[in-house]
Amino acid sequence: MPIFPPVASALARPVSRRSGSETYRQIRAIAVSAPECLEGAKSSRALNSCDPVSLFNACRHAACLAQTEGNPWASSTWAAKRSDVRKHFMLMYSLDDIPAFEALLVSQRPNVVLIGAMTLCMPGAVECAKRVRRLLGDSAVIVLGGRHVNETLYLEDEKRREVSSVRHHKASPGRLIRDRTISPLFDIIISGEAEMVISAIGEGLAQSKELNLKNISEFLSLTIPGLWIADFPGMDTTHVSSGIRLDQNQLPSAIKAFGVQSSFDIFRGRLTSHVFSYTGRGCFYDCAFCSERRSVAGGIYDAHGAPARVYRQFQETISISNENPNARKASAFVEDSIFLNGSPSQINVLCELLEQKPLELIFGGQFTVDLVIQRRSLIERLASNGLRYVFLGLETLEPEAIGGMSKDIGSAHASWQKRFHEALSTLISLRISCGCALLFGLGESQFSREHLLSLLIKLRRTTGQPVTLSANWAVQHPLKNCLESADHDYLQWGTPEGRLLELFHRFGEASARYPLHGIAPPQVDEVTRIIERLDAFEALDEK
Ligand code: B12
Ligand code: SF4
Repeated sequence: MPIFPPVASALARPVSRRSGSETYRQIRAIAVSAPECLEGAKSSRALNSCDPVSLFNACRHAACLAQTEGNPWASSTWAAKRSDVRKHFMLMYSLDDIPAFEALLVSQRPNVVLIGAMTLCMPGAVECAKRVRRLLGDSAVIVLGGRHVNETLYLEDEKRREVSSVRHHKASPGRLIRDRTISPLFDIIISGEAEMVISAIGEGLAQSKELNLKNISEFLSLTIPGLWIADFPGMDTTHVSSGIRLDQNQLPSAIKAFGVQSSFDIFRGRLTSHVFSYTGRGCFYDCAFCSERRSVAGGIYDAHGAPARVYRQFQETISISNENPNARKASAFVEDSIFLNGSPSQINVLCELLEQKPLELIFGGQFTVDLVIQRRSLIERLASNGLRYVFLGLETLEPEAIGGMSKDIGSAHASWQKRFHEALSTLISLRISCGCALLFGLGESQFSREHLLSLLIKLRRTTGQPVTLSANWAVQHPLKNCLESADHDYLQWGTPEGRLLELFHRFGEASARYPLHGIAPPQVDEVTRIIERLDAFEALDEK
């Protein structure tokens, strides 16, 4: 029995074995992360990655099926070595990447195009789908998914997993198609955990005599594991999964499926993998402005197996790095919103695994300011097992001026600024490098932004830390039924062409058009002054 069974056999539904001239239709799939902005290229000084990891996560089950005999994916265009499978994937940044996308369409002539979209990428997803229709007509099924869909097509009550509980935000692509705001560009729209449902769409497409959506829709059993909703707007049909949980211990990691190719500067030339504990997409702190908040992205589950999954991905990273012709050393960044949920028991189990069988790997992960202070001994234990980098969401120096942040749990002891200093000193004493995420546009003044950056420059000059900054401007995400986003359909680019867009190439997420409700949009002179300070911060690196 294969470790990753095809969806149909996993559900004990017979897969018709065909022989002679009757064969599966070959699945010819490409997957693309839609561009987030109108034009230009990301600044090399912005914190970034060249891997579409979110898309890799969505496609990891299908990609591993392609390596396993006895299912339609095994004869798909993904049945190739990892580096070749990656050629069917694309991470787009702006519309400047459209010619490369069109070239991929022409060379692959896919019959299924998977488009992943975060909120600011929605106009880009529409542009990509238009190109598919123009070049391939209806011969390719277009499937849309990712964070934007998750936040706009949802259940009113997660426990009531039935069609009557489905809700569409104004920006739900399925709703926009039904009310004819956009043409029927997306055939299938998947909200939620897509790993098994993507494999099933491929299987349905391969096995149905005629390539039509009705056949694929009928093929999707509600017992396919994962918390998902599949919307077929052209047929006005929606399926809600029955809620069988994914078995994260059985699913392959994105690393196993797609290998490792990127390298974070912080790990000095080592290959760097993106590791997930796969305990859910939500963060238990639930900060109001954040898309990862648990009340929107979902809670934590299957925490029990998490340390072993992280350890296993560390091992996979090493063996894949060793396969590299230049035998590069290995590193990993654990992408959990909070490293193993900050849980002492989970972190201790990971440390035990690393102490029993040490690995030649260094790693980083995300913590909060208060967790670094409160869990000092755990961080110390992690440091002695390879933790070399901690990324902190600093956001602002004055949480009280922006109405508070749920993660700011130690305010009774000292100010946020003081606690940040304490956390940084802790990391410095443990020889762990620190990176900080900054988030402007939460309601703070320009003076406060510049003060924050001046302080970070001073710290960098005097202590050598933090080593890196990621600047972001808060975007009003749909966040399901959040009232503040209710009027946006997100069909316009986040930032129109012009000076602000040029400046934002240096940022992580930012937009002129979708500031938080009640907060003034960013101005060119404000952002210019921020960039000047980011330049000054980075100039210290060059000295
Ligand atoms: C790794 C990462 C990146 C990588 C890779 C992005 C990529 N396109 O693959 C990089 C650094 C390049 C990146 C860039 C951006 N990111 Co990013 N990123 C992440 C991060 C840390 C992990 C993503 C992940 O794999 N999660 C785990 C998987 C299991 O969950 P998932 O991503 O939701 O994917 C599941 C489903 O959504 C679905 N799904 C995903 N894609 C698809 C595609 C199809 C076709 C289908 C059917 C389903 C499907 O299936 C997956 C498996 O269940 C998340 C935060 C987080 N911890 O999740 C932010 C996050 C997703 N990013 C975010 C943002 C805003 C961006 C940017 C727009 C701006 C920026 N630079 O930060 C760009 C967009 C780039 C682009 N063109 O796509 C936001 C999204 C918020 C929102 N509502 O839009 C997040 C949530 C961070 C945050 N708190 O704001 N990102
Ligand atoms: S702690 Fe960070 S990831 Fe978690 S909800 Fe708050 S801002 Fe988001």
